[in-house]
Amino acid sequence: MTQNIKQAGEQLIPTHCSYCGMQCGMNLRVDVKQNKIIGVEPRYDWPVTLGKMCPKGVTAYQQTNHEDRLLTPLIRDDASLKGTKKGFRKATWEEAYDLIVKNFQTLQQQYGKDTLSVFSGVSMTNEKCYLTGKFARVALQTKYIDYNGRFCMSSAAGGMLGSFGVDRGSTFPWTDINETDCVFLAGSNAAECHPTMMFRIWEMLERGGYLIVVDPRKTPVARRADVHLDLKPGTDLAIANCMLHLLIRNGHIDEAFIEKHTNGFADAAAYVQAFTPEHTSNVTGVAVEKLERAAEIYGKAPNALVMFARGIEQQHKGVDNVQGYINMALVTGKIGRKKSGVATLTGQGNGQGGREHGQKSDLLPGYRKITNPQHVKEVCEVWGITPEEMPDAGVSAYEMFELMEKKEIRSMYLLCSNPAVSAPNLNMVRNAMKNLDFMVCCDFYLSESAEFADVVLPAVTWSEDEGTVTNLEGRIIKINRAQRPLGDSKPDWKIQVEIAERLGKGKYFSHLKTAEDVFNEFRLATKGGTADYYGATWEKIESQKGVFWPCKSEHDKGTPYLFLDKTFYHPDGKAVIHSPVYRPPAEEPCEQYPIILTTGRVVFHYLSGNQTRRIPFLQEMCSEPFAEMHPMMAKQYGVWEGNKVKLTTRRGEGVFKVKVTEAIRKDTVFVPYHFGDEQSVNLLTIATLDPKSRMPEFKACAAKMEGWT
Ligand SMILES: Nc1nc2c(c(=O)[nH]1)N[C@H]1C(S)=C(S)[C@@H](COP(=O)(O)OP(=O)(O)OC[C@H]3O[C@@H](n4cnc5c(=O)[nH]c(N)nc54)[C@H](O)[C@@H]3O)O[C@H]1N2
Ligand SMILES: Nc1nc2c(c(=O)[nH]1)N[C@H]1C(S)=C(S)[C@@H](COP(=O)(O)OP(=O)(O)OC[C@H]3O[C@@H](n4cnc5c(=O)[nH]c(N)nc54)[C@H](O)[C@@H]3O)O[C@H]1N2
Ligand code: SF4
Ligand SMILES: [Mo]
Repeated sequence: MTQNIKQAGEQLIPTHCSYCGMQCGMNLRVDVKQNKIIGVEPRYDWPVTLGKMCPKGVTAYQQTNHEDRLLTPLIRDDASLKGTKKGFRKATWEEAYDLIVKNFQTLQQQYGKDTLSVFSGVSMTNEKCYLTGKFARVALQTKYIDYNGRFCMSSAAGGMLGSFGVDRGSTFPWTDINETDCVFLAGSNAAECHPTMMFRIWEMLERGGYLIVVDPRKTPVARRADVHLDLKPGTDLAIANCMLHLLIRNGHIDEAFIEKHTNGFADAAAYVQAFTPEHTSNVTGVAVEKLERAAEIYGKAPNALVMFARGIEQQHKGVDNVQGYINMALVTGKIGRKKSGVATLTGQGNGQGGREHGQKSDLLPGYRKITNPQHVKEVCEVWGITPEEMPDAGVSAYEMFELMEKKEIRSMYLLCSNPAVSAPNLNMVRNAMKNLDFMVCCDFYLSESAEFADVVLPAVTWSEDEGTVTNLEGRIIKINRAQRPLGDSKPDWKIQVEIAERLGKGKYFSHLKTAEDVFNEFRLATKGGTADYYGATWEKIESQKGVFWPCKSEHDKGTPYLFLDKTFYHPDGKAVIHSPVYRPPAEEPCEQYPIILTTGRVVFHYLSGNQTRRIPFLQEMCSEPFAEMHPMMAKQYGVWEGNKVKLTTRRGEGVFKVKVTEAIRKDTVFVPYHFGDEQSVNLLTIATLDPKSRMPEFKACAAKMEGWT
């Protein structure tokens, strides 16, 4: 094993990457004299990533001392410049706090408590995510809180909850990937979005295992697949139902497992009868032989993993898609044992922990429901409020913007998200933000969303604070502080404590003096919940190299595998085999809008790009969005590589450079969404929401295209 060796005058701080759910192990190199981060190196001893890092990870350290850092609060002194980067002046924390408190109190007196809202994100530690939920409910006393995981993990969460009764993204530790016999990967561009898991897939293939990929694009991982199901975007339910049909037809089901451990099989079996390979091929455009081969491989594999990501989840039937693919594992009994199971590839760094502890409109810490009186009582005991004081459930992320547009919500405290780039149907969302009477934005760079704010508060980067994060396996890990906060910047939890105190709520917050104080209260608040972190002390997390939840007591080592005893989390201990009904995307191509537009990521940028667009190497590698299309389509429209095209949908338009590749279907255009202002493809996307998860359909809408000069 390669060793990490430190240079003279420097300290190595073990921690994890600031970006995706892989949470690769890294050491930040710190110049001790200057107390300054000067570099990074991989952590070879981190069991999940074993020294691997991607281009974003190796440059992540450059965020901390970047010249664009916000070093003081900013106050808008020219309202006419709202929606631009101009019209701010530097201010002290006291000035900023006074203005926030005055506006929050005046607005609440005039329009009621729920006129305030909190919009948050999960690049933050569990401590910060937990406190943000408490801040909304106890300090601001509003029901309106939701977060960017609604655009990310909510369909996976809804699907897992419905099938298993619990939502931990992965039922197994990642080390199982190397050792399984088959990976069925749907809607994931893993080689670009979770690059440091790829060595595990390659190892699995080298051992003689099989890879099946479901994606309309021939992504790098699809190129290595034994079977690539190159479906028309938005048609996954037909594929999932067809897989079930074929597993049953081929006799690859485990009847004893189905009988003992599941409900719903008979209905599902009856429903999927119609999903013959021939019918499914007509609906999805995938060849009959490929469908048959995929089902045969999965069915025959002694062990297999079903894995999926946003490609299947960011649809108006995302929950059903998830449950459709989970059915494959349930009917074959390939779950509840080692080397077999189900996982969603969780997106953001703390996409798992951040969704469990109360940033979602209807959730409280420990995965408790705000609509369940017993759950409310348990959390009230920790928070010291009465159940009557607990606000009701609010609405989902996109729906909050709809209420802002109608002025039913008049103020937003935005932190750790950049919805002016990342939300769907941006013309509406940007308008909604402009419509607010008073907006606070908390970030470490002036984002596109900060342009709509009245007060901007300087937060710290991940490297200037400590706390815990739950990675995509469900493993709670420790982030360590490598440098003091730059300038006057402060950690989000501290800012919230200080605002709460000024709102007269100090008795609920003032005892929280360190991140560890927040963690210890948070552990208590999760105790007895589904996502129970009570036993996961910082010491245990460090010494065990992470702790998988649930971890219920000091003596509990945590739970790497879920359901090993074949007990699911529904009251009867059984899993549910759902019968998801096929339906097409909300908007199908037509004469006027003949092209399918799908959106997603590239390896060099992260989400709204507010962090990665400032890193020179990443900008050099990818500095603008592009419209990826098949040569046949390019020819049909008379354009070629490097030309520009204008894409238009019923909601908006954008001009993008053409990228020609045979790695995409002939009827589909792909555009990455990491760019701001008029380069945001979200000006075009549709906001049809999944009825259960309230996830927008980022992955398919209808567009038209014309050449542009
Ligand atoms: N480089 C990089 N890595 C990241 C991120 C990043 O921004 N950049 N973000 C992180 C986050 S928060 C997330 S959520 C994850 C996202 O990780 P992924 O979900 O892997 O990424 P996406 O690019 O959104 O979409 C994945 C794939 O879905 C395919 N797809 C589109 N429509 C459909 C469809 O209808 N069906 C199927 N089966 N597939 C379809 C696309 O072609 C694409 O290849 O990545 C994480 N990692
Ligand atoms: N068209 C299209 N749109 C999409 C998607 C898609 O596939 N297609 N994917 C969706 C998905 S999966 C996601 S996850 C969302 C994400 O979209 P966003 O929520 O916009 O994600 P980020 O760009 O990470 O925004 C985080 C912001 O907070 C700042 N920040 C980072 N860490 C901290 C912190 O600790 N504290 C504070 N206060 N600020 C911090 C960053 O500088 C950045 O400005 O985008 C969604 N939008
Ligand atoms: S972005 Fe993800 S894969 Fe890349 S180094 Fe960071 S955690 Fe690892
Ligand atoms: Mo995400």
